[in-house]
Parts: sequence; structure tokens; C-alpha cells
Amino acid sequence: MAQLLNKQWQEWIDENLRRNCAIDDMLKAMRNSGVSEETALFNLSAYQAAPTDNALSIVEFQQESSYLFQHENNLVTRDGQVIKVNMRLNTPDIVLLDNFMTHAECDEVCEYAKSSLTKSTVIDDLTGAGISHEHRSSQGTSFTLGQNVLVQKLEARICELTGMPVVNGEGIQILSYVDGGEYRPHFDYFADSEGGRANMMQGGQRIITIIMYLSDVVAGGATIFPEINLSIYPKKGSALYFSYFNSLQQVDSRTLHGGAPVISGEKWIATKWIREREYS
Ligand code: PD2
Ligand code: ZN
Repeated sequence: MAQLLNKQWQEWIDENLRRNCAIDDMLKAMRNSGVSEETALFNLSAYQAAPTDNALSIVEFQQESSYLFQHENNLVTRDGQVIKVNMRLNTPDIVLLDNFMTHAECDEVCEYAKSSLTKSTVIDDLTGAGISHEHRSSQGTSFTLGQNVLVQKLEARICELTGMPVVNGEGIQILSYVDGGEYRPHFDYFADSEGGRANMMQGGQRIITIIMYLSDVVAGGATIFPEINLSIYPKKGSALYFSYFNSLQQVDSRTLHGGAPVISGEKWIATKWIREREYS
């Protein structure tokens, strides 16, 4: 499995890309230093330009149409819901929103999901298929786009939040963690591997994640960003937005993130991944 290289390597990659070194030469140097081909490609792909045929870049488009980039107050009212911007980091762009969902909506989503939970999977780098892995010990299920009225309402809210069309979104995933359940640090965007490329054939790269917290957690269960030493503790109804595309259409490896083990209580979240192009 591909590994995230340490800071020294990240700086080396940064520096060489700034100097316009050829990717093939960098790969050769990494191989000669004992880095596997898979790991080298994975780490280099974090910086690679993603293809886009839009006249307006995705970032510009988002900034024009998302209320995240427009509102001047700390409160935004959407769909009858008064949402509060609680925390914002600019690079990478991470925003924590309070009261994104009502408690009744959170409970309703969990109720829908409870009867169809199965063990969560991760994407296999070679085949692109979902496989069970010790790094992800939650149970989950997913909704199809517009599956019911509540899902439609949430999708419309997310569309206004992000400025991205509903059809660029994957179906909302519901996850439940108990007793040490965790999701070890990973990227939500696809690696430039065979499996990653297979997943990008429809809709292109993932560019935004929204994690909606459907429950409080007694202890543990924070969403963590180890590269920037940030921990977000679950709070029922709040939502965490982060985007990994910068204005150069590159993905940002500082969005490495994970779900820390749940020590006590249950953790329920809903995750939405958004693609650069129409997906659904
Ligand atoms: O459960 C989380 O906090 C978490 C952390 C990292 C969820 C995801 N990633 C995800 O659903 O992608
Ligand atoms: Zn994730």
C-alpha cells in the first residue's frame, strides 16, 4: 500500500517541482533512494495538476457561487436554518459550521441508516474496488442522490454551501463508529494509481469533503488533520467542510485527515464527497 512520505521528502518534492524538474527524473531519484514506485507516485500525485476543461477554474467558480466566500456575517440563514461559521482556516481551506443540521434531521438520518449498515471499505489502489481494511473500522451505508426528501434538502444545503452543483456530489455516506472504531489518516482524493484512475473516470477527482456530525461523542472520535495539528471534536448538528483543490488546480496533501478512535460512546457522521465534474 502507498505510504505518505515524511516532511523531508515533501519538502524535496516541493522544491524540485518549483525548479520544474521532470517527474520521471524525480521518480528515478526516489526509486534509487528506496521509495517504492507506488509510494512515489502517490506522493507526487498530491501535487499534480488536475485536468479541467472549464473556462472558469473550479476555485473561481466556487468563490462566485458559494455563500462561504460571500457572507459578511458570522451567521448565514439557509433553507430556514441559521448556520454559524465557528472556525476557518485558509490554507488548506477548512471551515467548521455550527447548526448545519437540526438534531431532528440528525436523528432521522441515523434511523434511515440503522437497518442497512455493513462494514466500511477503503479503495484498493490496484483495482479501485472497495475492500475491507484494518485502517477503517466503522460500519456504514449510503444514500443515492435525492433518495428521499431529507436527503434532497441536505443536498440542496450542501450545494449552496459549496457552490458546486448537486450532480457533482457522490451519494451521502452514513458512518457509525463504536468501541475503538477509527479511520486512520488518509486522503479523500484519489491517488494517481490504477485504482484511483478507475474511480476518476466518472466525475474526475474529488475536490471537497463535508463531514456532518450526527451525534455527540462521549470521548475520542475527533476528526484529525495530523499535518497541521488540528482536531475537530464531533458536535451533533455541526459540519466540517474542507477543500483540497487550490487555485492552481492542485490537490493539497495537508488535507491528510483521519477519524481518531472512539473511546466512549458512539460516533455517527454523514460524509459527502464532491467531484470536479458531474458524477451522478
Ligand atoms: O469520521 C471521521 O471523522 C472521518 C475522518 C476522516 C471521516 C472521513 N475521513 C471520511 O468519511 O472520509
Ligand atoms: Zn476522509
